[in-house]
Amino acid sequence: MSASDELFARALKRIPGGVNSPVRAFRSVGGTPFFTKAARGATLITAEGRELIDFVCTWGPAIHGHNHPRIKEAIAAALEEGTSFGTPNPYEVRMAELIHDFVPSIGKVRMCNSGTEATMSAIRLARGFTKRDKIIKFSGCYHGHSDSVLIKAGSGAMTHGHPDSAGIPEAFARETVVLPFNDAAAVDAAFAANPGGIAAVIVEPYPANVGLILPAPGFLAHLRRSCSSNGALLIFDEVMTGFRLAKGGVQEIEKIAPDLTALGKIIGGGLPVGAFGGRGEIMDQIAPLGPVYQAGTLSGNPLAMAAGIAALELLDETLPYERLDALGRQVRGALSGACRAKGLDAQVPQVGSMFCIFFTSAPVRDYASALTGDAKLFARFFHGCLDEGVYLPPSAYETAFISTAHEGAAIDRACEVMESAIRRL
Ligand code: KE4
Repeated sequence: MSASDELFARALKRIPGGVNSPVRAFRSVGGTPFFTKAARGATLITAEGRELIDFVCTWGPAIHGHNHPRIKEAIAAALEEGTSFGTPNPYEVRMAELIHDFVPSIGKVRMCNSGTEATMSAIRLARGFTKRDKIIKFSGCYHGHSDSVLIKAGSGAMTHGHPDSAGIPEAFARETVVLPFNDAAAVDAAFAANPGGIAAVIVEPYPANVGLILPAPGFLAHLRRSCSSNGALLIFDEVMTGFRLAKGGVQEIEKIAPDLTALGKIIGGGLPVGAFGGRGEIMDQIAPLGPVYQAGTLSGNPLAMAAGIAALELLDETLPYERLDALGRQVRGALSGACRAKGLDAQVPQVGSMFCIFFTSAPVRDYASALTGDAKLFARFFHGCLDEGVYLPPSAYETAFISTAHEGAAIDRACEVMESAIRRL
């Protein structure tokens, strides 16, 4: 029995599914998860001491690679002064100023402790600010696990959704309208069916929780116009894409300013973090200034702030985005070429340091077309790579991440392994 197997057997006794977040359980790719005892640069070191080239990057935060010296030093320096104060601290001010510098649409920001909290709070704020109840989200977009967003499309698609998890009352689900991504007509119909009733549209501008889907030209601009003309707020969930695809995230690339943005991952440098922000007139509705309550014991925690500040300052100094896109294109070329040589239908969407592979001939533009991907074939591809030391996200419906630490030997080796795994399918 391997060290990971022993740990997993113990974990199963005391932790549901043996994991503290479902996707880690390998249930959609089969097999049992390995346990990681250390991580550095582009690699994870498993409990058995195996080195894996990591394309999960702790689901996004590790854009500089794992355990980057600058981030380690920042945490160590903050740790000298204590772990948590429960009062305002200087790091929070610096973080808020940096977020505004990177993302000008965020005039004011509130820190929290996860992406879920960030989107949940942004939705509550939008409802409080507009005094409306309904929100629009899109199938396949994941915004964390708060009740308002764990909703799937309902039969009355233009009116309301149904719970996508046990434990969510139908009454909650009725306040969420779920539409197909990239469907501008459906957005128009939903606003028409709910005149004056939509508080916000929340969207991952580049959906990356159903694999990676890119918006059709003009779709995001259509959301911006629709929200403005209907008095609804546009919320960009950039928990994943923020600071990863550009300094200012997708909103910089697409030149679209949402009313609110949800953030997470990179701004914690690997420590628990979330944030939401936007125009001051909206954010000033948040307690203690306004009537929309939001709070958190560890929000703005000095260690997480110090780590996130180091991560953002390093991005500002190195501006690695062209390098990361080149690495992404290298992987896309390797995967596409290997599938073509094998005569295998595949879509390999990639933008910057994010990519995925769908084993399907159909172009993937929304949740329904993403599901045409062969998940069983992906599982074989996943294990073929893992057996050779390359760790991809353990699901056909996730997005892989590349860090600056992958540059050079790691990306070259990983491409060889992925090409070989495709050939062996
Ligand atoms: P957290 O609550 O997990 O910090 O963030 C939720 C969230 C919100 N918005 C977007 C766009 C996200 O991608 C996420 C979380 N991403 C997943 C990866 N698909 C986290 C991995 C996990 O759930 O273990």
